[in-house]
Amino acid sequence: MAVSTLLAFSLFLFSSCSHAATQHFSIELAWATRAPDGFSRPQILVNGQSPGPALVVDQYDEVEFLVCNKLNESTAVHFHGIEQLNTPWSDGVPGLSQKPIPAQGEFLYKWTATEYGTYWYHGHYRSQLNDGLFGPIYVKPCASQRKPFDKISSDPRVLASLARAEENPQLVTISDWSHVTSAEYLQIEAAANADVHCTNSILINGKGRIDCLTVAQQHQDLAPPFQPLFAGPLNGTWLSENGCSPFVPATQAGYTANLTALPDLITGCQATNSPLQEFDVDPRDEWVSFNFISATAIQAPVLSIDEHPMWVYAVDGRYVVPRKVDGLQILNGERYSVMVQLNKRPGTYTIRASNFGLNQLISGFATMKYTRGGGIRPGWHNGGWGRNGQNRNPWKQTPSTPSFTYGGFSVSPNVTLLNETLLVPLENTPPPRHVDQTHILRITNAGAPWKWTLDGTTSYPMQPYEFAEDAPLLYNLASSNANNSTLVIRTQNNTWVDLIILSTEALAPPHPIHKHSNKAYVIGSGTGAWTWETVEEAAKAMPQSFNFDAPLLRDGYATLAAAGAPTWLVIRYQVVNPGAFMLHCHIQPHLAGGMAVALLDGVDAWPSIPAEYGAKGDGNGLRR
Ligand SMILES: *[C@@H]1O[C@H](CO)[C@@H](O)[C@H](O)[C@H]1NC(C)=O
Ligand SMILES: *[C@@H]1O[C@H](CO)[C@@H](O)[C@H](O)[C@H]1NC(C)=O
Ligand SMILES: *[C@@H]1O[C@H](CO)[C@@H](O)[C@H](O)[C@H]1NC(C)=O
Ligand SMILES: *[C@@H]1O[C@H](CO)[C@@H](O)[C@H](O)[C@H]1NC(C)=O
Ligand SMILES: *[C@@H]1O[C@H](CO)[C@@H](O)[C@H](O)[C@H]1NC(C)=O
Ligand SMILES: *[C@@H]1O[C@H](CO)[C@@H](O)[C@H](O)[C@H]1NC(C)=O
Ligand SMILES: *[C@@H]1O[C@H](CO)[C@@H](O)[C@H](O)[C@H]1NC(C)=O
Ligand SMILES: *[C@@H]1O[C@H](CO)[C@@H](O)[C@H](O)[C@H]1NC(C)=O
Ligand SMILES: [Cu+2]
Repeated sequence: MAVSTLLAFSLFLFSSCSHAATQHFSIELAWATRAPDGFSRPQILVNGQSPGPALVVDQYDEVEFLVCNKLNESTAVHFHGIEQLNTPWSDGVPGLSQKPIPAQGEFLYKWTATEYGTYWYHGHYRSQLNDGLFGPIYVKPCASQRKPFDKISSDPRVLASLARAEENPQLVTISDWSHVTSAEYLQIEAAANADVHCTNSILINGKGRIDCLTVAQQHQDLAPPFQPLFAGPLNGTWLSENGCSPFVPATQAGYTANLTALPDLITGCQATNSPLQEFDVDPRDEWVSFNFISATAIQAPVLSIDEHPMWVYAVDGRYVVPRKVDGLQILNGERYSVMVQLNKRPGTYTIRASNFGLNQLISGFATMKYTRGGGIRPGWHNGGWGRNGQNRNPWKQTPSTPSFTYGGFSVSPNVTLLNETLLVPLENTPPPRHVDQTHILRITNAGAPWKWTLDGTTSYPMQPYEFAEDAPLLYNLASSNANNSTLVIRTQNNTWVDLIILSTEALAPPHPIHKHSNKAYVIGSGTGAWTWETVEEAAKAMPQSFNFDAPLLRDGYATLAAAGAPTWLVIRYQVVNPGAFMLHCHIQPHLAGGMAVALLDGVDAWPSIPAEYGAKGDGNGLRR
């Protein structure tokens, strides 16, 4: 007895999968005037920078994340993709898991890093995310976690390089930037009665610049799939100076915008030449891992690195069987980790974030530069510097060759763009075929071009107050808000739920729907009317549209873009973590316009909230 206890105790001590350090992290939020793309405006800084500092922890660590709000307004911070298992009070959503943190207030979020991978934190109060309130999170997998790299190479030396690359990833945050604050953006939408679908630049790790294309360049770079729309539904109109699609009824859910209320700051263009992010890589490392995080409000860029294919090995944190591609499209909130081999002539290669969408022709750039850091590693033999440091190949002088155009379209048919539906999870635990509950949600416009609904009838209130802001649903399960039949979905614990999401507008971008709490399986999507009550019925009619055998587990799920016909998407999840969690579109103006519902998961097993959070039952959280 004593011996086995001792054995268990020592296993606990020495297995890196069960050690649990407490990691303290604190951020201070404050406005400052900055010019990340060369244009000055107020920005929300996180400890003096945007993106904020990276939170890097080991899997199973306990995180204590203190937010000090030095803004002139309320705030809240959400941990995107972190499942908050048994800590629903730390999810950071006003009206669901807490009250907003008032100006000068503090809030201590406590959660366990139960899942490995790349995540991020961001503001979840109004649209503060767009003002710069975000930063990366990386959870290092515990030692016993199965890795996908033996599918890239079986050479032990290469495997060692890949392991080192994974251990020291380049965390790359892609965001977009407007020359008006998020509050002004929403005011402009209301004044112009328009769904504003453009930004002034795309930033990579907080840096970018403004390009202004000539009309001829715009015609050349607009991706071929969008060209015919300008003669058709867009009725002979063309892009604005900054590449933004015209505000005509076809892009505005049929409404006529008041163009005089759209300032030049939204559609005009003044080029800048501000510095870009440079990633220094050492070819002696042989491989580098870029862990891409999309913090965009609006844009959905195709990411590529000139002349360097990438092996996609993790999606929304979790490993997939690696797939070699030249580029991938990343939607709002998503994360993709890729391995890149550093085997080209030493030089500077362009990293592109080229928006692929009808909304705007716009790109952001950074560079990857081969450098000579550190010592020479034995066995290093690739191009670049020789073993003794002599320059084996001359420095590449010519600009690098792109695989994707400014408009996010392949330059040639042999360029491979990631096809997500071909991705296979590394560790496959498929969901059951039977579910307990099915909900059909309808994304549609709701009474103004900038107002939306996810449930099909009602806009989730976000402005000027949040739904249930003063009585968060987690703390008020018996309130009438928690019983709202259109905005709230109630589930029982330990049941399986299907969410069928229909996109019904004639011209619609992919809507990147994000689910808080645990991940869900993406089991199907397609174009055409959804006429079934359940997935079981639909799967009988069109079995080829479903993947029950090896679907990915994700925290973001995009509806298909619509051009004339409606589209549908099905996700399936198990209720395991009772609490109040949001399901919403991660295009920030769509969320602000109401494209959200509340999932009250496990109402039969509702959590009791620690006294430090709910002493007054009010969701005010820990204050110091
Ligand atoms: C807070 O400060 C920012 C930056 O100066 C400003 O743009 C914003 O209007 C202010 N908000 C309020 C509510 O006063
Ligand atoms: C196209 O534009 C013309 C000229 O402005 C206008 O008369 C017509 O109604 C428009 N058609 C559509 C389908 O918007
Ligand atoms: C359009 O916007 C301008 C500028 O805000 C405003 O003066 C005008 O009254 C608006 N027109 C309509 C029809 O609302
Ligand atoms: C595509 O094919 C062309 C012509 O064969 C070649 O020059 C180019 O390098 C190829 N591009 C990629 C990304 O493989
Ligand atoms: C992606 O792969 C799926 C499954 O093979 C295929 O049906 C689909 O056409 C592919 N999509 C594209 C854009 O190639
Ligand atoms: C919630 O809705 C049910 C069914 O409509 C009703 O019986 C119940 O009284 C409602 N509870 C509250 C608190 O509104
Ligand atoms: C649900 O909440 C919305 C927003 O507050 C409100 O407009 C609607 O009337 C409510 N519906 C019900 C059934 O209570
Ligand atoms: C909810 O269900 C999950 C899955 O069966 C289980 O692990 C968990 O303990 C349940 N939670 C409560 C509070 O009963
Ligand atoms: Cu959306």
